[in-house]
Amino acid sequence: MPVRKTKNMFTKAIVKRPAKTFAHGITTSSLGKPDYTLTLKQHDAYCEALIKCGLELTVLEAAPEFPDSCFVEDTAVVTKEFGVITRPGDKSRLDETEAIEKTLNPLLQLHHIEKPGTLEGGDIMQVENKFYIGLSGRTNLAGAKQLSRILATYNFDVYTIPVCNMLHFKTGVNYLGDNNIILHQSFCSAKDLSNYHQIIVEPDEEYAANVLRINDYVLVPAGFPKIRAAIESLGYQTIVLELSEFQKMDGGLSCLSLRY
Ligand code: CIR
Repeated sequence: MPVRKTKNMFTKAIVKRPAKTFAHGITTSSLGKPDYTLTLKQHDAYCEALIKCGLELTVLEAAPEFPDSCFVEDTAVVTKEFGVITRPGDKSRLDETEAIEKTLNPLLQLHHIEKPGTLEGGDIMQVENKFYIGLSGRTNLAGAKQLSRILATYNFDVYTIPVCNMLHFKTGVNYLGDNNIILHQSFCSAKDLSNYHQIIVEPDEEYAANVLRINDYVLVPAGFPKIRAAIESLGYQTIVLELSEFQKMDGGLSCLSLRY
């Protein structure tokens, strides 16, 4: 099978360095406390992978007052044309958006999710001219409606989809391209995605559902050989990254950057 190439190239990404307080962030995992030195090393490798994918990086300084702030994806929804500053659903993360707004303001036309709406970027998945908005513990109906209205003005088709038993929509579902979607075996709204070719992630590899397609590569977390093999068998080139320290804080590949 020929190697898969993309026409919709991302050219830029924003990342934020993990703060010394990283281990004080929110987590449901029982994998233990992250090691800060290893966290930084894994973050460096992630940044190098984005560069290998062809992205120009903006690297924001660490913000110790926000332990979860390296998970920048949750603070905005971005396209090449515009950005939407979100309103995170967990109070401790609400003010993380200020730094992102400052960064995006000179670059993109910006919109905002307003109270009582809550919405986190981890719940938003773009598939070409469609956007899926996951309704989760972090993204409420008011937030979803506000984002739908904004996206409709740019002529995107928008679908709202319930998320159960996981943090964010993209914890369990990600689009690879070419009509291929990767999802948890137990994803409660799988039937709403039946128009895609579904690559099912088995329970022992669930963390690996959060893969990230960037241009001609798919980033895959280390330690999940079945899902990596399934992705490669479809003709994708993979880059495997160690993410153990981010997994301890419920974060994955997509959470660590905003791509546009
Ligand atoms: C949180 O619970 O908000 C962070 N510890 C993890 C956020 C992960 N973000 C994402 O999946 N987009």
